[in-house]
Amino acid sequence: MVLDTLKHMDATSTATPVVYRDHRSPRELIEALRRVRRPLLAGHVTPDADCISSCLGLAVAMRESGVAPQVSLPGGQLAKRLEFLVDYAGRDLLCTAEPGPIDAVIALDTAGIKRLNLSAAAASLNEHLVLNIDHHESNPGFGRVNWIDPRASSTSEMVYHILVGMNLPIGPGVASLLYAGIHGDTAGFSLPNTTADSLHAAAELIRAGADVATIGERLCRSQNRSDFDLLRRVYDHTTVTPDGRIAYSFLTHEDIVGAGCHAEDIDDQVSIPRSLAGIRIALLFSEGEPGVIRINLRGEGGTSVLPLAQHYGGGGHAASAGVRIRNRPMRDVIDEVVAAAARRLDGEGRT
Ligand SMILES: [Mn+2]
Repeated sequence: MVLDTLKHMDATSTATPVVYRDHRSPRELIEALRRVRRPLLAGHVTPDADCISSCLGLAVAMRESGVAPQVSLPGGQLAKRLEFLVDYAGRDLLCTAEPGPIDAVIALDTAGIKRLNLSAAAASLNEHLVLNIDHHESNPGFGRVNWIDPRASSTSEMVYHILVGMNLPIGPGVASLLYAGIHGDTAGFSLPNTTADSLHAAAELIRAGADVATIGERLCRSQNRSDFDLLRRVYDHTTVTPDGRIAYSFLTHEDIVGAGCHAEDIDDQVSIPRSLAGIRIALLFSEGEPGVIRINLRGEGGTSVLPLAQHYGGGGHAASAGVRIRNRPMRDVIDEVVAAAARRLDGEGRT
């Protein structure tokens, strides 16, 4: 597997990989970031607001300090509702084909190396330093210097601390991006990952000029017709188990295409089954690409969905995780995973 060659790669040093799981930005990471000159920043496939914002926010701040960063977005595909974020950075930062010369890969918001949104050529560039910045609990630390902080609301919050640590100025564009990332991952400051620290970072970003009105409008009140049509189908397909503990919905490939949407438009539609009172687990099964069923899992009331996601080869956070399953009929996958979720809740009840 080509991507495995990225593991622990570092042409400039024989030092062993280090993984920091503290809540403070590690000095070694700050020093490494100060030395890179031509980094390729990469988030995860099907980027969400936190992913694209943490990449672009760090890239803009580094560019303003004289570095030449590129943000990897092979094919240039981004959910329609997130396109506006690129305007805060400039499209020229995006690397939609093969990257030019690079001296480091900076992975952001990406729980596992196989989820990195890199072109084939970039994935085989195994001569470079990998710096890994993420808040997913399940991240194994696949870089040379890894900062993994599951207590951070978002990778954008971590990037805010990195920029403070590097003494880089935060202008209104960077502030808007990082604020949007925190807003996105906390669902508008409504999820339990909304901490005093994340609100403090958001407050500082507003002071630095974050475009609060536009970001709230674009992330919360700017559904286009096709996204709205897709939501109708999510509502229509929502089922609740008789005990009321699990709510789930699905989108077939025909549903997605029929609404005028694409795989990258599947973002947080699981928030619809999740919005039902009293549920413990919400699931959305979607077939964005034919033959690939993506499952978004959410836990409520302290329920962790991470073990269930990991059982099926996925990862993420305790309350928010994801899985991809290939070449199996949608109906079978739904039946099996809903039953497995129910068994996990039963097991929790007994302990
Ligand atoms: Mn995130």
